[in-house]
Amino acid sequence: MASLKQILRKQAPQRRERVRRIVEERGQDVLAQISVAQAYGGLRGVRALVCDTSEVDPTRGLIVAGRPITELSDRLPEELFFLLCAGRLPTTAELHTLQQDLGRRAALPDDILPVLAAWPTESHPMRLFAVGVLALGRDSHFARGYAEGLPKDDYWEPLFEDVLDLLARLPTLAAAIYRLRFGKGSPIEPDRGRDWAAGFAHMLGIPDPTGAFAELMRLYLTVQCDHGAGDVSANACHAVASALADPYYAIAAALAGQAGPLHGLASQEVMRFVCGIRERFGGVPKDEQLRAYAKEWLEAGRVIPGYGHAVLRATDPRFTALHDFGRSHCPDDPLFQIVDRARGVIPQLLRDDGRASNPYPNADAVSGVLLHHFGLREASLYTVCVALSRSIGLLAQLVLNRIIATPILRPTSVSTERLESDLGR
Ligand code: CMX
Repeated sequence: MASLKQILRKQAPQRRERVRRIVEERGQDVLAQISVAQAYGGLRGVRALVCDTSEVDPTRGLIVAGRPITELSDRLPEELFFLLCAGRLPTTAELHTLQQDLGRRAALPDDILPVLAAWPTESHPMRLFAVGVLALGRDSHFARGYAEGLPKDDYWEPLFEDVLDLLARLPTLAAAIYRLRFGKGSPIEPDRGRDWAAGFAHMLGIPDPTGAFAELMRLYLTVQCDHGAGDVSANACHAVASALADPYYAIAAALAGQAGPLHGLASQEVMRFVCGIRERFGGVPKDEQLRAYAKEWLEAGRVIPGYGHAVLRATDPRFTALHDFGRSHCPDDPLFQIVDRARGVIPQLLRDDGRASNPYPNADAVSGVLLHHFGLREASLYTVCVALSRSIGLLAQLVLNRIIATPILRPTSVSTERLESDLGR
């Protein structure tokens, strides 16, 4: 039975040939034109990137290997990693081999925790996460291989070793940050007998007598594993790696992007929003009360976290999958009930406001209250959990991009003065 690396090695020539042929035969075809408004408007809607792990459809959401994520939501995150890399799900034996490999790599080197402990205690967990990833990077196989003059076609092989090291160690690092940052006691060692998500839940140290927290973690980490290549974290990751910086720098850049409130930090912001509602009304408000609260929030110039999306134009299927889990596991939790009520009220409010292109909930609208329900109460860790999930897809993207030798990213910029002159103004 072949390992994932052997499968990728076999696929590599076909992947390169496929790209070579399309560029040779159709290289001059136009994919997109770009307007002045798009150049100033965050390149929204410009089809300018290729991503072979997944696509985001405006109404169907995340599509992996041609299948909507809801069809894959009962799979393990590491199965998704295999699928994103190889284009097919692993057999039971292949999954077992990958899990064994990740288990062997999961422990952190001894000198990483002291690096984290040296940071100010009030640091945001996302800052610590990025610092920890950068510190892990001193072991990069890719950086060593490059320095030793490895041939270009072979770059992806040591990079793949870095990717597996990262995939294995990110949950250990994230859980250690939780325990150190919030005074939960010493970090808990990885347990090789558990799958990737259950291992993370275990290392957080949150009591899970029924196993439902581990079950949530599997779903949570699976459904948010990838989202095309156009969002801030994927863009940042890709841009940094395209200069042949090692995957640790690329993932640290992605984490920095996730830390923004319009992106991954929205999951923490949702908690602030939902807890504010509970405090104001002493529990679950009536629709009218919730509408008034959200209106006030909007009028203060704030965005409603967990709503809207740059690409989606319907309720995010990741929201639906997580919301369904909440409905079956914690329907009586007041915070979940507020989220549930909000999804009936906020879309209309945003429609009335008239600005948002998409008034529907995204995954962040519900993910935090589920973690909260099972005892993960520190909302500033929620973005770490989102980023942990997204790292699965980003790591797969790094591998596929290096196999096809994606060149350094370098679009051309233009000044406003030049634009005005070109436009004859
Ligand atoms: N609440 C209030 N206003 C919103 C809004 C929301 N949830 N979503 C969009 N808008 C506003 C925008 O701020 C923008 O206002 P201005 O014209 O005054 O600048 C206007 O509507 C148009 O924005 P858009 O084209 O609909 O959305 P963008 O593609 O520019 O931005 C996003 C998308 C996600 C940043 C935005 O919807 C938002 O800020 N949502 C809340 C934060 C959030 O949930 N982020 C997580 C998204 C998932 C992820 O990527 O991680």
